[in-house]
Amino acid sequence: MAALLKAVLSASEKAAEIARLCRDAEPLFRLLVAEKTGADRNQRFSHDFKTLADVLIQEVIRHDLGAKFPELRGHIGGEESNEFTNANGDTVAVRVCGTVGETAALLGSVLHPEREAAELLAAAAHREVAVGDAALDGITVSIAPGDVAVWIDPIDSTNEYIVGREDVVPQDGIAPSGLCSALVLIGAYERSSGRPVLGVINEPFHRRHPQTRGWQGRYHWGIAYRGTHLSSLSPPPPPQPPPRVVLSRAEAQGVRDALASLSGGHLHFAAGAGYKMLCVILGHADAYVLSGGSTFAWDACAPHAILCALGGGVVALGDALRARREGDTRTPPQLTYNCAAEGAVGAERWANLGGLVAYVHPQHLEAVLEVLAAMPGL
Ligand code: 2IP
Ligand code: CA
Ligand code: CA
Repeated sequence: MAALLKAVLSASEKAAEIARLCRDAEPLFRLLVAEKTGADRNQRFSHDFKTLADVLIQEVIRHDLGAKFPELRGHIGGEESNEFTNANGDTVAVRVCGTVGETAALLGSVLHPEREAAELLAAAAHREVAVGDAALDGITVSIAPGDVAVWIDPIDSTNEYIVGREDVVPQDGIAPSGLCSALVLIGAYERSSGRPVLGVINEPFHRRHPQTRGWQGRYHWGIAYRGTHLSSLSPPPPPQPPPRVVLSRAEAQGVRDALASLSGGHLHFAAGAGYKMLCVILGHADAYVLSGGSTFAWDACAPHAILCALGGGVVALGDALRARREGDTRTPPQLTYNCAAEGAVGAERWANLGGLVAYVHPQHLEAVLEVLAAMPGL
């Protein structure tokens, strides 16, 4: 497992570097923030550059993990499809090729005439990124890569990534929006049970170096596998009522009102599904509640593994409320990651239908479910 963890951490660091490069290197940044609409957009390629950045990061992670663990090939899923249509109408499958020159040529065929941009991205995709983290050396838990599969969200909170605000002041440790909520999420789950077993959250834009002003990132990891619970983070302090809750700004008014009264005013709003789960992981909030199906397997898998490592978890809200209303007071089952929704197509196959609750302390989950179960219509 330590080998798999190291490989996932290295992949997340490389992903974070590409995410930073796209904002720092002028030829890439220009494309990233270009608002292309209608005919203008179609003249270039049928996706935005931001989607290309996402796809490339996903393919780099997929390539690097597959190269180290051949057993994982064919079992690494992600948010993005890697197919692009270029200006000539040709479909190009974006991937990391055998050499940097081949990757540059492939990216060039999508980005034409932006040759410099293609070369910068190809060089970053082929760079060796090693993680020198002494804390990993003592980890002995082992899991066969052939038993797990991976979900990648190459950049979560894409909107904040594009807008790139750096001046958002956190409130009680939670930034309501901004670049810091753009995260790389890589989670592994057990193929047979669908349970999350290993998660890495990388924050590419954690802070600016006080002297150089360059971006410094950081990462967090967790392992929850067959009774072993390990994390880069310390276990949380004992629970204090009432639970502090973090929500999406898109959350329904009724849910906001119910949770505002439960949390005694400790209600926060933040961007990014991954970032909100990170706020729970870091102890800035006790629960992230989402009543709709607007997150997907790749949003939740990595944070969920870390939450499990810390003694918490993520449950499906709709199912939990249904069970509760039928008199079932047991702790609801955790979200799983190996079954697509029947009858759904595209990304919706992997939507976390009916919403979710992410928590560290079961007591806080209980308090949230109790108040929401009393809400008619939810
Ligand atoms: C999004 C992103 C959004 C989130 C949405 C995710 O992923 O995290 O911010 O909405 O649920 O699917 P909200 O910010 O309202 O929680 P992506 O940025 O990868 O599309
Ligand atoms: Ca996402
Ligand atoms: Ca994304």
